[in-house]
Amino acid sequence: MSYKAIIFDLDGVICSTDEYHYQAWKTLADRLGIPFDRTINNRLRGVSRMESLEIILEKAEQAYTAEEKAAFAEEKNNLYRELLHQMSTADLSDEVRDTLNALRAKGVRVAIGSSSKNTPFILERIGLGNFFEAVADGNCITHSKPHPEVFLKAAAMLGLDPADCLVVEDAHAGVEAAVAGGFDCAAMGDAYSDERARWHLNSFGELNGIA
Ligand code: B16
Ligand code: MG
Repeated sequence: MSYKAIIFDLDGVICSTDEYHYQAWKTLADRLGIPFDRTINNRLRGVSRMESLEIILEKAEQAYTAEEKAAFAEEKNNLYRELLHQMSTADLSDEVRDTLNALRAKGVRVAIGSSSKNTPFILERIGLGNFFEAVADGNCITHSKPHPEVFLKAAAMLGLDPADCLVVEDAHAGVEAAVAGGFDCAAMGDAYSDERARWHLNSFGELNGIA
């Protein structure tokens, strides 16, 4: 199968910021006395910050006002950004860097499709600030995954049809978004076994054999 472009999810695909999301939410949940573990965390993959907070608050024993929720989301984002500030080019693995370079050398166009509003900052930290031809992220969408908007935006920025693009995702919500948008999807990590995906990646490097 040959694809003209690959649209990559960011957190959990290009870099391990999914772990920082977990740590930041865990700190907030512990402070509020709300049970939170990695199983619940997996439901937050690919969904927006406020939707993530609502999932965490399902286990809360009290109701919170909209103002309190906004403050919690900001508190979590500040914790998360403290962790992001510690990132450097060393947080981009050799495997991801080499695979991205090999794909681009073969003429495959590369883009980002992430729900995160922190996408530009993260790409800068890991040395990929100018690498991708198109970046669609949480700053330019009104619906987060599983809605296909972010991937459709990335394809439109490239001037390509979804049928010409492969989406790479680690979240079930992301796989659902890709398929809803008419994209083939390669699933890895938490979404590895998702049956809606056309490809199942044990490692990022396997993309070399697909595209
Ligand atoms: P932010 P992705 C998503 O990024 C994360 O998976 C999800 O856990 C997070 O809530 C969302 O970004 C919003 O992130 O708070 O930084 O705007 O996986 O779509 O790259
Ligand atoms: Mg992800």
